[in-house]
Amino acid sequence: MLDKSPNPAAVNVPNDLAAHWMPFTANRAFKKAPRLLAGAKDMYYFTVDGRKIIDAAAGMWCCNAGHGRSQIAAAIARQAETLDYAPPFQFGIPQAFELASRIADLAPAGLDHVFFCNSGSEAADTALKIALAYHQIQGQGTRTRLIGRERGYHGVGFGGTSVGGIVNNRKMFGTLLAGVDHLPATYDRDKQAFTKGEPEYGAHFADEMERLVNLHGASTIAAVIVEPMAGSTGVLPAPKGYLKRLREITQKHGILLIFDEVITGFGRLGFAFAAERYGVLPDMITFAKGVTNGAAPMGGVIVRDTIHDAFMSGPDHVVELTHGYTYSAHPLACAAGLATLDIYRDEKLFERANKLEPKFADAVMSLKGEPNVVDIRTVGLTAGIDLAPRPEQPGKRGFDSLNSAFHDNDLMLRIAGDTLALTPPLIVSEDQIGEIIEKLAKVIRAVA
Ligand code: PXG
Repeated sequence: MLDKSPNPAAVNVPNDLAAHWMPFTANRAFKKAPRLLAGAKDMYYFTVDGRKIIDAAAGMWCCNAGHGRSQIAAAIARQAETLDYAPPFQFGIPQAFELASRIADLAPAGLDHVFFCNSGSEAADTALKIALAYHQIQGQGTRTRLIGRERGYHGVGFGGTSVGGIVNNRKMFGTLLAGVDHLPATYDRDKQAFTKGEPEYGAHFADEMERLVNLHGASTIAAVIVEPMAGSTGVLPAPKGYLKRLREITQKHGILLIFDEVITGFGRLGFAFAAERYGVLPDMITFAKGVTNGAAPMGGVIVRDTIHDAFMSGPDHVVELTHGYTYSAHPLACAAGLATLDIYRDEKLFERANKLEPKFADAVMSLKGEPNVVDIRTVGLTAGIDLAPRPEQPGKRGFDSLNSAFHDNDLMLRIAGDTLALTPPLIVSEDQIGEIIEKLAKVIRAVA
């Protein structure tokens, strides 16, 4: 059962929006026509002017259990009263160990150790650093190259930006890390358009890893990082067999495979982790977002026991991995995480997502034929809808869609250029899927 809905509190609207330099936002456009939120409950946001907006984005791929879950709020409040902060270096709190065990239990067997941080960006950088350090302590210090993928997103740290493959996120920031290379993206519209789930075409894109090995030499490559479903770039599900093939190639050459599951973790693809959906065991999984249902910042890396154990040598009093954050395993985030995992378990939300997937896919595919819709991709409870760009104005039709959705159609969605992304909370009902699609059709017509 969902919690009872309180009325959102009245909110003071600021009269000066200048001081807050907003992240990944068109600041000047926003400040001319702000999209200000005041409250949220279950599947809906409430705007400062009291409108109720259906959330087709789970906030920003975070709130898988829906909004305003009182269990999570109570756990955070209790924790803040009892133990507000504890140093995570050389000290610990029981909740951190419990949460790590529960996350490891959800992960595929063999991925048994969890390193906590505060975001997906930190998780990506942490995983890359663990990969480099692991090879060094194994006596393979020549393995320093990191491989990402074109169109990949791994956050905004220097490591994540370097292995990331979205040009606009890279081009302003200089030369980034040295020794990074990229696999090609797995998308070919001619061969894959309007596919539900994993496209039949494209496993061979993984063979490009062999080419990189031939180019650089396996002994120079530390790790490959990919999203099992590329989210930020506009929802690109992995082609059938692609991830298995990537695993075979990396394993053959002693290269670590990292799945960035910041989006796909915690039920988005109908399983605790996408690694389970695809039957592929990576060496590390990064997570964030859904681990606390978005209610407190937290990220982390789940690490194979063989990798973790390799660090556990040398004198007992010496720090094994010189890495960590002041807020690693923060008490409030741990409390939020434990309460969140209870909800996922008790409401069987991952299974729910799995069962809903075909209905969701059918509903989204019904938008085929609406003006300018050139492709639709679905996987789990996520969809990407590509609109043809306006002539000479890439991204404008997408941006207009965001505004039409929010201001005129009481709908929140995500945009990536001219791609509209749907990724609703996993509590979404069939009726609410209908409501989302109906509103989206109006948006797409409005921006035609
Ligand atoms: N890895 C992946 C796969 C992500 O999707 C990050 C790392 C970085 O996480 P943090 O917590 O540092 O932001 C992400 C973040 C979007 C969108 O609309 C997606 C993300 C962030 C913002 C917007 O697609 N994903």
